[in-house]
Amino acid sequence: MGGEISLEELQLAARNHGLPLEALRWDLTPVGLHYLLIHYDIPEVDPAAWRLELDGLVGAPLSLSLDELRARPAREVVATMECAGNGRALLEPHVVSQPWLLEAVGTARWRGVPLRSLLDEAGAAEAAVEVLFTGLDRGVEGEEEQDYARSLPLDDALHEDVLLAYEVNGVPLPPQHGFPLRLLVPGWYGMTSVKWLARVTVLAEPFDGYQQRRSYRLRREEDEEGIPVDRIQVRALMIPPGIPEFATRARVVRAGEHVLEGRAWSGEAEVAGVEVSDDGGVTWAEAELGPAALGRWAWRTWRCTWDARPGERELCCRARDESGTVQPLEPPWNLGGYANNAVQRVAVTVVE
Ligand SMILES: Nc1nc2c(c(=O)[nH]1)N[C@H]1C(S)=C(S)[C@@H](COP(=O)(O)O)O[C@H]1N2
Ligand SMILES: [Mo]
Repeated sequence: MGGEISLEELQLAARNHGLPLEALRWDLTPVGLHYLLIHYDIPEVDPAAWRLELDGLVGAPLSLSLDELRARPAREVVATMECAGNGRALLEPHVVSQPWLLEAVGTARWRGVPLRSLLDEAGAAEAAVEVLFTGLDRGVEGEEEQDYARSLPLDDALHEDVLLAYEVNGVPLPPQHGFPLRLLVPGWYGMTSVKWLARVTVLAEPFDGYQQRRSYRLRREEDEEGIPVDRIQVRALMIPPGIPEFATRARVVRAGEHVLEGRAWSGEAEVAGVEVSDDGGVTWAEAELGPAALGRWAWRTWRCTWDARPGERELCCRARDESGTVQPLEPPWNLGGYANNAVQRVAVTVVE
């Protein structure tokens, strides 16, 4: 399967684990099964000494302890988060970075303070255009030493579902998911949701830091300016049916009727439908799409019955959204290997 992965890529993959696809069965991903992406090291934080600073172009800067944040009116949002690099390892030519196949996704119930309420209290100035979020983690990337930092346009930052989250699935954030506080921007690829938040800064100019200017852009050549990566592209995944062979994970299924199930989500227009194929994408059948039971920002279930005939089969699923966008059969290539939402393919041997 696929090209060569280096020891350095394995080192990244061993730190940043994905969602085992059978875990698509849970509405809310159990916390230890949610994917992880950590550019540098998990920082050590003393919650008693930690404060969130909100400053920049505001009337009254704020400095808040964790207890002060927890005492404020809270909001809960169920959101499917996906790494912009999901699908990267399936690209040709090979892109060297965290080598995700399809598993860089998870869904959680996040609880925290709406960012909007703090921006309203601090009073963002007329001239404000963006809000910058800076984490406590520091590293070197593209030969630049930096704090992990990303910005959001002010309008997007003011959306009522953008949270400063201190809980996930009913428990305090664990270290790997950003303890004590992280940003949650539903519908946007994961890099936007800055973990281990230290500072929120209202800006008069668009942020020009590494994670905005160099990283997370769709470009085919180094000298292109590129298009910023933002919202999650429509995608469906299926729970691989049958049983796996240990080393290859090749699937074996008994002939006869099976129920194929999975999840579909989109940060752009809402999911409109899911289709399934068992011949590698030549013919398609419509699956039954479940309701948006977890809210606008979370994945939905889909299912269909499949009559498995003996032989070698290639199962595929593809989602489309309300704007008419359909997942492509061939992956869109770019230098960073971002936003690859090509259809999932699962090779299955159907036995009598
Ligand atoms: N401070 C900080 N925030 C961060 C990151 C990081 O390395 N440092 N990684 C980002 C990326 S690329 C992703 S995909 C998500 C992953 O969030 P999770 O590990 O909680 O699933 O966090 C984002 N927030
Ligand atoms: Mo990511």
